[in-house]
Amino acid sequence: MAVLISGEDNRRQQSVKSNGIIQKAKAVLDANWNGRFTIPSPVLYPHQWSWDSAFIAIGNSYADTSRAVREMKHLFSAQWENGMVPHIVFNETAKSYYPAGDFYGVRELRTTKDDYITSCLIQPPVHAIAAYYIYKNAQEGQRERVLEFLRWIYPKLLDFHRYLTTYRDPEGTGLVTVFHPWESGLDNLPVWDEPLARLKIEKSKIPKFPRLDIKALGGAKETRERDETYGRLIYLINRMKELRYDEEKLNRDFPFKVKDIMCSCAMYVANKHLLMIGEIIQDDKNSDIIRQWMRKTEFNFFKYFTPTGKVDTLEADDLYNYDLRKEDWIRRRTVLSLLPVYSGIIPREKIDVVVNWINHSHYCGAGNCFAPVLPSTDLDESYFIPQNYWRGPVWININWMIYYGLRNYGFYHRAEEIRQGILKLVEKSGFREYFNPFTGEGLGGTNFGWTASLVIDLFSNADNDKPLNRTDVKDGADEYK
Ligand code: 9WN
Repeated sequence: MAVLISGEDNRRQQSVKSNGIIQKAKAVLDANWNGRFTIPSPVLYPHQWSWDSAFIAIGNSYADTSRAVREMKHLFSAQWENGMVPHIVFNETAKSYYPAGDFYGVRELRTTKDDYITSCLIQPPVHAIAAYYIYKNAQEGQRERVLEFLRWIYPKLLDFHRYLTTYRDPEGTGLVTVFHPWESGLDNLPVWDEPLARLKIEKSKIPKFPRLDIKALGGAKETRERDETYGRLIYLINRMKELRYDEEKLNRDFPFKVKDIMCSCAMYVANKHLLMIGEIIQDDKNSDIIRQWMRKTEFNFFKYFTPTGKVDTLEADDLYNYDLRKEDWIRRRTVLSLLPVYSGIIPREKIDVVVNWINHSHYCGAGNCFAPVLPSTDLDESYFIPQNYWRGPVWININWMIYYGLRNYGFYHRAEEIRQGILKLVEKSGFREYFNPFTGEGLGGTNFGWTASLVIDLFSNADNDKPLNRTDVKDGADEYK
């Protein structure tokens, strides 16, 4: 199939320029910037979130190097002494989000930097990717400043990855353990149902708290987690607190412990970028250790994430998170199983297995949805809910990762469908947090930072228009990789 950009795509390209979608996206980032960092959304999230900030810095890197640098510096200034980069850095004056900073009690329990109140969790480590973007897109006259920034953040990124490869991987697999669903960033993906349900909690220990999230969304409770699930999420943090956030104890005693595909893929891709950053700043002292981390991930990825333990027998979307407590795979069909396309770890001869699912009607690949972008959960499963958070809706960051993964393997045509599909969604519904895959209706927070930011990247990165203007390019063709 030749992948000449179609008439419709051409019109869309035009509309990116003519209706000023990039300008609108930039306006979202401007409005959410509070002078220190960018909040994910004015509706729901008044603090700094870790992976949101990395995605947001990617968008800002095109037009505002300085702001992108400040965003990352704020986050990494709150890094813990042990290298952990917290998933939230709290804005103490904001009261509209539960749980608030004091709930975590981090200052009393752990050695952190005094000026910051943070959570105790991680999020996927995509930050080295953002740092590289800031360098790649640096504006005229900003080069020295960016090199200085890279020299500042490189050891901090290394410390974070070292934290992940030790405290979050005492088994030495190169794969990241999460102690809480929020750590994966994919908060209520159906994969978490079983490990959460298995927690033995006395009724009196299930905390009661206000659902400020649902209040902020005008009561739209069908779009967020159920009270029962939320209670378990908060309960887990209480348990972590009881263990003083001590990773040794958590690894030994904590009831929720899962090797996570999202965090492991993010770390692998981030390690590739860390190597490039090391080259740019001419610091290769740690290159060997980074390569060693990557080799461990490559060696163990299929061992841990496929039930057969082997890549040669990889069938269908048989890539699942591994529950270390139950010692079993969490066999739920979600977009998590397709995400490894982003990592580049899947051998070329096996990539069709995953891409066939990306093209499948169960994942909106057959013209059966509002746009040909991937929903978070397989449409055909009983646990799919089109408007509920990570249980069905389309998320832009996940599609952005799959877009670049597909291009990396030479699947330009399908990747382009995703890029144009994202545009169709934001043209219809604006920069929302997530979208109903059938109707394209926008859901969750409005003016959502990473949706805006990643749209900026998709339509500003000149590489993304290549090699779509060539008639001889076939999807998956090796020679174009
Ligand atoms: C909990 C901020 C964050 C994202 C997560 C998304 C959601 C928080 C919540 O919002 O999580 O961290 O309250 O639901 O799931 O990926 O980083 O945008």
